Amino acid sequence: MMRRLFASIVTGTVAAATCAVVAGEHPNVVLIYADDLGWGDLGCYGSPDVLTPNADRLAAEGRLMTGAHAAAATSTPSRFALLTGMYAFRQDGTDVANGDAAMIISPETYTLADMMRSAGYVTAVIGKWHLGLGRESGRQDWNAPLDGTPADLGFDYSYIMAATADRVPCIFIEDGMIANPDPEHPVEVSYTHPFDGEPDYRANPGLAYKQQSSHGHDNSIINGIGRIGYMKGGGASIWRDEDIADSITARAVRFIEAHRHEPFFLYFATNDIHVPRMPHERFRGKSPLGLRGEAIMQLDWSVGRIMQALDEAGIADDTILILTSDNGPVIDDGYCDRAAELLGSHRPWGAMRGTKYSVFEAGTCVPALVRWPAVIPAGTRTDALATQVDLLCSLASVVGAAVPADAAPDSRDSSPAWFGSGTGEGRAWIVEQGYTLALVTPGWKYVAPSHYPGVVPWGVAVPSGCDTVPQLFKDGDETRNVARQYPAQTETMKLMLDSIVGLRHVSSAGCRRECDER
Ligand code: NG6
Ligand code: CA
Repeated sequence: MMRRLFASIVTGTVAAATCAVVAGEHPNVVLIYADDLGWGDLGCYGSPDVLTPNADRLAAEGRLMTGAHAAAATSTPSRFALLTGMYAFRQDGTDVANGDAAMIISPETYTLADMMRSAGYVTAVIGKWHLGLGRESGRQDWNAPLDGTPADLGFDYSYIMAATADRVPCIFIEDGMIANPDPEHPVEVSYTHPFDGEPDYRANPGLAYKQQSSHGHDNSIINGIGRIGYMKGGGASIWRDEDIADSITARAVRFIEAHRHEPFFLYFATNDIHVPRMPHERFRGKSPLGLRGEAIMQLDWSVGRIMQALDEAGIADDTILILTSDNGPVIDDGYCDRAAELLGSHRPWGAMRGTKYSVFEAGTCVPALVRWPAVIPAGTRTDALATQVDLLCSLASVVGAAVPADAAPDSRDSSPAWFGSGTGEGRAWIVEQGYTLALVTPGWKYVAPSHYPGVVPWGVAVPSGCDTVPQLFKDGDETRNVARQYPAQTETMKLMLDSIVGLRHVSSAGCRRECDER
């Protein structure tokens, strides 16, 4: 009996939710993907310390999810899973990518953007990419059209940062070409050697006049900020960190205006609130939390501009607007921005344990707001267990796209939880990826044993959640390992996680079956 239940849980038949979404006529989809925004970092999640009126309005007009998870506790693997519908642990080379990484998702891979395009949508990615560009790592010619861009993964338009704001190259790339090129100052990038005569943090830390580094971020100094990696040239094409939110938000608004009369999918991946936290001057001095709080305000401003653009285009009612994050919060992520000193009583992780990088809950359990006025009643909340890996199949269900048999192996149709008119049934289980893997079911969490240190050792000094022994947590309490008290439960969850890791295509079949049954 246990064996049968176990098999059916893994294949998704227990999790199988009825596709009770009343699809509109191809609603637009805008996915705002914040960076490092914690579960507790928005007013609507109960924080009195942050000013987020636009996110709060989104919650009031839509659905607030309390049990939604990024696939991983860092950016690259979460974005990989979001766009492919496949957990990143299934593919090598999906850890946090450098700015000269080759494209991590191969062009043949079926993506979220491919799916939306197959349903007749025009698609765009604007903002942080962090999934590699070009065919060969370290060999890109940044001054020529790149061979390996979001266009190869289903995006009709792209205006992106290659990796993160703290990694070179510090330039925007538009449709595979350097944006605003400065031919007199061609861009060169290296993650192995500094360029002669260029400001270098290790040699001259005092040249980082805007922000000092607390750990790492000690290679090229660009705009008075130490970065990861070395860069030469760029001239006028180099971004000003204070203007990143304005640049990407302006492109997002322009995209919405230009495509107001046709179905569109906009993946708007903000730089906020990732380090270096360098919000525009107009937000400075506005938050008691300092730069981290001001970066949250800037993120909220971007959310507000998108909502205004949808309102002005008259398409807000028929647009699914999602705001979520790629991983949990972090305080000191390598710069002296006083985030720790000014934190006060603010709890970016809510009542959970963990941070970005951690397999404890707050590493991946993130805010998720979904507004779809045509279907989702205003002001609803759900505690459904949910994962962003499911967005591919869930949106496919909404827009009526057929996901190919071998695509998106981990994505399930969880559209009732994300987009349904009721509170929505959640997943029977999800996997969380930090420096080890965890399996979460309602009421239980199993963390696979690992020799990774319990505290992340390379500078950030946060709990990794790892232990050399199996960990079992009950009812959300991640302070007491109850594996010894519940050996059968521990063993069952271990076997379940092992078989999920081992079974590549099982959940894809689950997704298709659920969709086909509609
Ligand atoms: C770390 C960086 C951190 C951040 C992170 C990726 C150092 C010392 N720290 O290596 O600042 O960039 O990578 O963050 O280099 S993520 O949100 O994009 O995954
Ligand atoms: Ca992140």
